[in-house]
Amino acid sequence: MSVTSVTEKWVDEAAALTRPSRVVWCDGSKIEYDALVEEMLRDGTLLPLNPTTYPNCYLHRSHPQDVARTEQLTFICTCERDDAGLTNNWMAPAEAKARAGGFLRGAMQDRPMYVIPYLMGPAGSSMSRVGLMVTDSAYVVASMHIMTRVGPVALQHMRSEDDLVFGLHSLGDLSPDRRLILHFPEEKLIWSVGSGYGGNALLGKKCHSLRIGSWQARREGWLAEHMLIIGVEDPEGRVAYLAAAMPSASGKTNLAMVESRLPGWRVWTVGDDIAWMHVDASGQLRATNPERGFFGVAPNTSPKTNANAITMVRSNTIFTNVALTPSREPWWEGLTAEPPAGLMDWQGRPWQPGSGPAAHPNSRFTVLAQQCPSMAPNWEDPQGVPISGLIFGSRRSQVIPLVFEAFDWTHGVFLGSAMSTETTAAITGKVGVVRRDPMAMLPFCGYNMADYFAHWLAVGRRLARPPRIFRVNWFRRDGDGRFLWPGYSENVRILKWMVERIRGAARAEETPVGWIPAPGALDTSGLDVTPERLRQALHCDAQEWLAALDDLGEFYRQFGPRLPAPIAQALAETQRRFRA
Ligand code: GTP
Ligand code: SPV
Ligand code: MN
Repeated sequence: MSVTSVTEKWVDEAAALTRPSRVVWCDGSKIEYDALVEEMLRDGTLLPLNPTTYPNCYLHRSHPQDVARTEQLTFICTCERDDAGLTNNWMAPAEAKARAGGFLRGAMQDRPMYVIPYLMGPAGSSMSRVGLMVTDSAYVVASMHIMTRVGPVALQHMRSEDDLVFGLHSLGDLSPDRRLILHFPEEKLIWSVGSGYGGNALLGKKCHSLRIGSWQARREGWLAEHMLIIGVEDPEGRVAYLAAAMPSASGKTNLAMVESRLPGWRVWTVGDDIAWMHVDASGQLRATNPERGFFGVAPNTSPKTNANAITMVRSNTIFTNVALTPSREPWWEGLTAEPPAGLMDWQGRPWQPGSGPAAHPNSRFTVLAQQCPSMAPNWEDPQGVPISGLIFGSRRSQVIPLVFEAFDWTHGVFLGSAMSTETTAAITGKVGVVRRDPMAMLPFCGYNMADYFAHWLAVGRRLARPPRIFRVNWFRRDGDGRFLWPGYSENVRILKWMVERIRGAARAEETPVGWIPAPGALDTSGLDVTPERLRQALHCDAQEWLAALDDLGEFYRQFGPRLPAPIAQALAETQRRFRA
């Protein structure tokens, strides 16, 4: 059977189930994108923005009940429940298909079905992977054009006739009661029905590159991670590449595009959400960004917090669920100090101060990476970039210091596995609730989390020079609820310390949880933070930690004997150090 007949057979079956009015094969061309935009402007799916100040920019308003990923409706459907593990929702494959099949049967009646061949990763890279998704949403097609490499380039990268991931997506009726996001890693298959938003619908992103991707990565010996990738350039022009895992809406896009406050230092963007990392023949960890664009959080993006992002979204950008000014410009909380008069909110209603946020807290921009001024010139290098440091960051008002460094790879894997974070608007549900989110992969690991920890340990054993591992928390607060650390552009100071640690130059003090910057080791030149506040930000409190470690022990217990022994030992060792 030829490549085309495998894919055509699958597309025929998808069409037999969903009964579209016609089937449209996408080629990824600009003509195709422009035609989709025209059609969406006609039917109101897109609204034009100010053509002078925001050329080729559009606003999409999603269904008010479809504004973020819905984790409670997201399932890993493996034959064995244990293969999904207790941190994932699980459904038996047959039951999953029966339930979603009911929502999908005839779901595309009166609508075309678009067939999108897409490539995740740079063209010409052995790390890149192919997907084929079908959808009845023109907005999803246009978004896939920006976020992935659509067209013949995709199928050219298949290594065998079934070397691809299939994705079936339909808007359904957009009701959360008839919404399911299903992953069948054993069949390299995704079914998503009932949502048109973000990670639920742009199947190349979380469903393929992380959930199915992590499953494949474990079997094939690589890592698929919820990580940004950056190059940090020092005044001598040397670049060190780092990757950083942080939970949803917790600072990846911001850190990926940091504008340095330190003379001579500069940060280059390689990716802002997903890293695929392989061990090369010399034992070096190398990372590629599977995506082609950014689906970034709008609120709090401003010339002060992320000037690069503000520049890149001034043209050729699709905004979703932001507010609209009377001059048809997008607006969101934090963009300007004061909201402009006469705003329309994210649902198109006149907005009054005091009536809640004008932009949805999970409103987003979708834009090509090449529009970002800080994009690294080598961001699409087929070999990927060599990684010399990894960062685990989360959102914690208390307990977790601003920055510290793991003792070694195993200890770093322990610190990543121990991450907890306060929830954000990127997922439906309560915001600000502390939950476990190991390596920022709780919603994205497509298999048993205990096996995932073991896989990380196993990858470490194959590395000639394992990257240093760091833990950060930009979000620690003082007694009055104010952030102790200014964050954003100032985070380059933390990056500088990390790069100097990697090169053996920066001083650090040992604590029970790792190495913390020694007094004076962080470059604070020109920084408006008192030494006392910096001390508080870096402080490691034994009582707080011992309580947190007890809680971590509870979390680990659910994995039973499947939890790798080195992780359990690292926990016991940390408790012992605090008690000593
Ligand atoms: P996803 O795209 O959902 O995976 O998230 P992300 O990690 O890329 O999120 P992003 O960088 O867009 O984070 C957005 C949120 O984090 C906003 O509320 C920002 O204000 C906040 N944020 C980012 N960096 C900092 C920082 O250094 N300090 C503080 N206090 N907040 C930050
Ligand atoms: C996240 O939630 O981590 C995102 C946004 O990056 S979404 O693509 O909707 O998953
Ligand atoms: Mn993300």
